Amino acid sequence: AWKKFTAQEFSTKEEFQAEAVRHIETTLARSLFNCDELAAYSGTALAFRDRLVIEWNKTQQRHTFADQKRVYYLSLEFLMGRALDNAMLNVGFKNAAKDGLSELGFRIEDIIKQERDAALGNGGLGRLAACFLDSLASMDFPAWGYGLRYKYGIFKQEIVDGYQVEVPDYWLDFNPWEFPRHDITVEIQFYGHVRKYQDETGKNVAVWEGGEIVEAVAYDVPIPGFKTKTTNNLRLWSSKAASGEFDFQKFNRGEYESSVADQQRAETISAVLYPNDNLERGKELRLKQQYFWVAASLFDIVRRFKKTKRAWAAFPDQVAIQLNDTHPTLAVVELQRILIDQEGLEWDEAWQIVVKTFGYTNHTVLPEALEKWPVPLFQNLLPRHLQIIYDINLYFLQSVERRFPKEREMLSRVSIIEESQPKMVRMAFLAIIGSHKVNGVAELHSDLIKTTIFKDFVKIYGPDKFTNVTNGITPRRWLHQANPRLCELIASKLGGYDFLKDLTLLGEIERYVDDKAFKKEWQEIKYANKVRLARVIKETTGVSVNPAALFDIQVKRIHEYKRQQLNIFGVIHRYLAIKSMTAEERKKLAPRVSIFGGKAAPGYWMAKTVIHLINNVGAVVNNDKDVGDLLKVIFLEDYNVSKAEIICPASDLSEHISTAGTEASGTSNMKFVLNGGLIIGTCDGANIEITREIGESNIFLFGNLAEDVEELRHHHLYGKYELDPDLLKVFEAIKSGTFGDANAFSGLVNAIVDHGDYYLVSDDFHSYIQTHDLVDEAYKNQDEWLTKSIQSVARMGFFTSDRCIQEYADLIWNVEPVPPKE
Ligand code: 26W
Repeated sequence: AWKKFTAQEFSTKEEFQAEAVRHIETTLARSLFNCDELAAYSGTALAFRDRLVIEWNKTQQRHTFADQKRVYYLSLEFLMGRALDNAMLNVGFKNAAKDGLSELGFRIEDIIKQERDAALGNGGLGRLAACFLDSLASMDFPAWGYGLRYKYGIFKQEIVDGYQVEVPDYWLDFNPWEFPRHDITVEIQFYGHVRKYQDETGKNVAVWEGGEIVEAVAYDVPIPGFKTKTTNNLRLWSSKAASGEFDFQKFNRGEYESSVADQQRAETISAVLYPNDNLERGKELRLKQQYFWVAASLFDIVRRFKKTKRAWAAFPDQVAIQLNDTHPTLAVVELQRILIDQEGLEWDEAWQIVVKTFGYTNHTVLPEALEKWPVPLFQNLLPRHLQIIYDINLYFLQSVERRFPKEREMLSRVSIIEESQPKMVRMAFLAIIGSHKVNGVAELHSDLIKTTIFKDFVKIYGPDKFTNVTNGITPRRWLHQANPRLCELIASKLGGYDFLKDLTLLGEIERYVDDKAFKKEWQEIKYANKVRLARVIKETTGVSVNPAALFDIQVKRIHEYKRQQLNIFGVIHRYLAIKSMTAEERKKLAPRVSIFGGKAAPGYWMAKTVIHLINNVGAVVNNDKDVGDLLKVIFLEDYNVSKAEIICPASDLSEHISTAGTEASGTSNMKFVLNGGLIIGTCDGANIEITREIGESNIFLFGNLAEDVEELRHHHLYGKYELDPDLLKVFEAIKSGTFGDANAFSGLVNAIVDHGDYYLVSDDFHSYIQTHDLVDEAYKNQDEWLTKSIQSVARMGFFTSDRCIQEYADLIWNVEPVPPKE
């Protein structure tokens, strides 16, 4: 009999030290005498990992035994950030580690910083997936994430002479949080052809033959819940050459090099995360990534279901699969293929199962982000899937034709195949047709998809198929971990940390808005967080900023629709105003620090130009003696999750200023408000619901409304209109070379002056400037500002990702938690 394995549990600092030292000496084979910070990090991580693993195994056994419906969250991106602090706070015993490390001569904050971010995502969509995993585990849902194990995550951004330079992010050197499962592999087929015939019974059979095989290997990452023993699994697939006859023979024939080349080609599939955010560029390798990941995941899910020995009709009672945007839409086709080609089900029976299984979340309405794949490319790479798509489309169009016989034009509008040259497969339409629910990520966005891009489908399916689940964020990472002092202050008033699992409890702190001591502490914590950020700014840019100044922050991917150009034009306007002021006037002005951060997609020239302009403006403004502390302009390089944890708690004001109707939700807006910052923003995405929750007097809204955008754009192109005079003065300054060679920025200016100002920068400029003046006035009254800050935090309960997960569970998945017994 096996002796039952028990983990080396620890609760005291001595016990922690014993575990960490054991790992440093044996697992890492390092001597304690040359233990540096990286070794101390590794030992600490491995000590906590041991504890996670035990609960992880137990959770998986419990979930298997409970035999209940599971959720599978399919996402091409999981932007996890660092894991150690999260593990310590969730498992508990962070203090034991802190004291233990301190005795060994280390500060725990320095040790935490040794870990590299797991940056397997671009932005909002990937970070949302990470927050959802945290909530699913914390709420005891039996859930798995499925993704790709990229060898290179999102590139690292360096700023050289004001320009963005991309550096590859090879992050896997030492990753204690992943467990390779060399025994869990799936063979994935590409290319080849389809042979169709009738079998003895007269049944039509399709066989997908030939082509090439690549192997998918599972790597598992434990996802601990907060204040629960539930530890879920994130399974990431890595590609490698299949170890079959083929390369073996080549090898024997002495074709060593070509056998290695095959291997490299296979490994390319999971090599790199595509760095585009909200931009689709039909590359074959991307479709290969999608199918590779989807096919491996579905094989795994089906294999697990088959072990329960149930009839196929029970599949949707055991399995809910959520499609994080259209990237995993091939899963719809793959499941239909498995059911009809491999399991022998009839088409209709299979299709019913498919539709009941899937839900689809849409994250963008930008036309350039909607996935479409050329039919010829599809035909070559996935010939059988293309046939199935054609059949899905045929049956769908037939049913539409029957129900709407008088609306023949609708057929080409809703067809999965776009009749262009070449023809294209519209993935969003396939996702809608293959799912039982479709949701947007904020109320405005969910309304917009119903009235614009998916309008016809609302008519076809009725409004009930379409729903809204407003995004949320995990308060564990974005309050507990990022802002421990604020969290502690709140806990001291609420009598504990229960609010981290029921964020609506935050409402209780509103009773302290007039409590002088509370307010003072609130203010001190914000100041300390600003000092912490000021230190990072000094270290990375060399610029000293005054922590008493108003910190005005915009951090997110650089994109024209997010309008960092509006922000920097506003900054230039402020600079020009300061230059023309008398000394007396300057004294009345509230000092500001304008902070920017975010990556531009490597091929997005306009976004890169915006970064360049921000840096050039900073170089001028930050060295202008007339300006001094009144204005500083900072571009923080390489914005990522761990930087966000420092930045979000340090804002007085953050900017969420997208053209109305373009930002599906936004989630950093929630992070900033939860940390006591106020927002300047447009009536877009979740800003609208944030306003509803915290009150209109606690947010600085400006700009045109979504309903007016279309008409304004039309007017720009076909009417007579004049640009905002203050904006023209900003352009004059740029053109006169105030911020370096004007030619470098002509594209940015011309987009507004000559090319129709698609994002309505000029239309919103005046109200943006005016609203910033209101911010200045409001900031002068610190007592009222603090009231706004406290009230806002108190009213943010709605935006926990726990609430989102509950809504998905009730509205879309129909799953129940499986809590640990005890
Ligand atoms: C195929 C290229 C591509 C890559 C990523 C197209 C689209 C995407 C994502 C859907 C873009 C994205 O991250 N969207 C963001 O999703 C967040 C989470 O719902 C929202 O908060 C953001 O508003 C939305 O821009």
